[in-house]
Amino acid sequence: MSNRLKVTPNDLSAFWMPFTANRQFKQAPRMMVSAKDMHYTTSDGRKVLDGTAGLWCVNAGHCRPKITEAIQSQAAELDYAPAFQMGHPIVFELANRLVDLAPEGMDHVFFTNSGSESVETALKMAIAYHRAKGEGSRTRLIGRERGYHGVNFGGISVGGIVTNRKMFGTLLGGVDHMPHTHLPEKNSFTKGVPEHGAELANELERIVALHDASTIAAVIVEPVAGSTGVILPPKGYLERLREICTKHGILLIFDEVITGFGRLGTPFAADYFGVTPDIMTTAKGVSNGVIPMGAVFVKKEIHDAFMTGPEHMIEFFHGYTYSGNPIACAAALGTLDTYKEEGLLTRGEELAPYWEDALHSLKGEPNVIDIRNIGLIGAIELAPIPGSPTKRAFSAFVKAFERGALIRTTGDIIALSPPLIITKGQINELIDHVREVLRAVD
Ligand code: PXG
Repeated sequence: MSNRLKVTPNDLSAFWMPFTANRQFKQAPRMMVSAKDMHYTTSDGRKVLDGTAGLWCVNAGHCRPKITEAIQSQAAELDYAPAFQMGHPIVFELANRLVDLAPEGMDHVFFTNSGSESVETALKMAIAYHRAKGEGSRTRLIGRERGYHGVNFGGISVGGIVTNRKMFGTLLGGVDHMPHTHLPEKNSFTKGVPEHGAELANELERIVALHDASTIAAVIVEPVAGSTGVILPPKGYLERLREICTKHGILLIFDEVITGFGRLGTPFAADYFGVTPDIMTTAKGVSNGVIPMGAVFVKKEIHDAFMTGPEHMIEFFHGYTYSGNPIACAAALGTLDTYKEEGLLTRGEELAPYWEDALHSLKGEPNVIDIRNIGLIGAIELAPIPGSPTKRAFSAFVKAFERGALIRTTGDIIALSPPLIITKGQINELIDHVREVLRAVD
């Protein structure tokens, strides 16, 4: 590896970093220079255990040979082909491989470059689908409080994270929100899916009654909400949402950007819960986070509703320069091969009980007010420092990094989502780091 990468540049000012406390970071930068499997190496030569699969995306672990080789050889063979009105073989191969993996009936896939773009694509598809079927009055979109659907205007409009919305004006019109399902007084320290709260799905009936079903195009939810701090669906909740949507002809969109590709121990959350949406948005794990890519899965009926009119006409006026980019497709194929060879899309199921016990062993540590888990996702909620919300968790994040573990925090919640290749020994190591950090922070 080049030594050039081993040093910290002496001027950090030009790069405006995303979702980062820029001034704090630039005073004490945390730089990664290489990675392999479960670990990063920092610019000062320390190994850091990846407790978050990057940002919930490096599901197969870092610098996996099949993926690296696939990218290298594709870059030398076909670097780019126009995405509109032209094709190249591996984008079709990838689409076939993906629909084989997807829940029954989700027969078509549309490529994007990120989770945010997958969400915009899904929302536009939903509205256009109804119009194509002669129900052009169905334009409203229903999201949920505390939902995260990326950062573009559609996504923040249906999303429910206040900090991501409040600075950006009036957003999309015609959007309503269901209540979130976080009920700490009833469900704290539940192992797995919580017992209480399925009735919150009935709020959708109230919203339908208010606006009338004939004005509503789609409901979008994360089956397990990630970014907001890991909120699980209460038992029976997603089933009830499915029933209500079906009854009223409303499309159900599952945003599986973090739950897709093995995070819960099944290929998708739809499989885990046995509830099939009409549209499913994915990104991240589809290409192991290595090359940007997103994929939107749709049911056959939705795709087919667009396939009318003169055959020389474009059916859906939507797409990106990099939709199905050859190198991204190669990365995704290398990723799917790695998942298959190592059984990673179901490995979480075997590890989940061990993971659950390890996480819940943190009950009783200082300031821990709740622990939540599902598949290979964990959340440890901390009591905020009075008057300084988020500070305690952020200090825990910085201390964990210094000790040699990468964790993620959102608000006062520590979220863990390691690569699916993690060993039991590494689970112990990660949880021990968190335990020591909790004991050390104020
Ligand atoms: N939907 C969901 C459910 C997501 O979790 C997006 C859409 C947007 O994806 P892109 O690729 O546009 O970022 C996401 C992204 C975190 C964290 O630490 C979560 C995400 C991104 C970065 C950090 O919780 N989720």
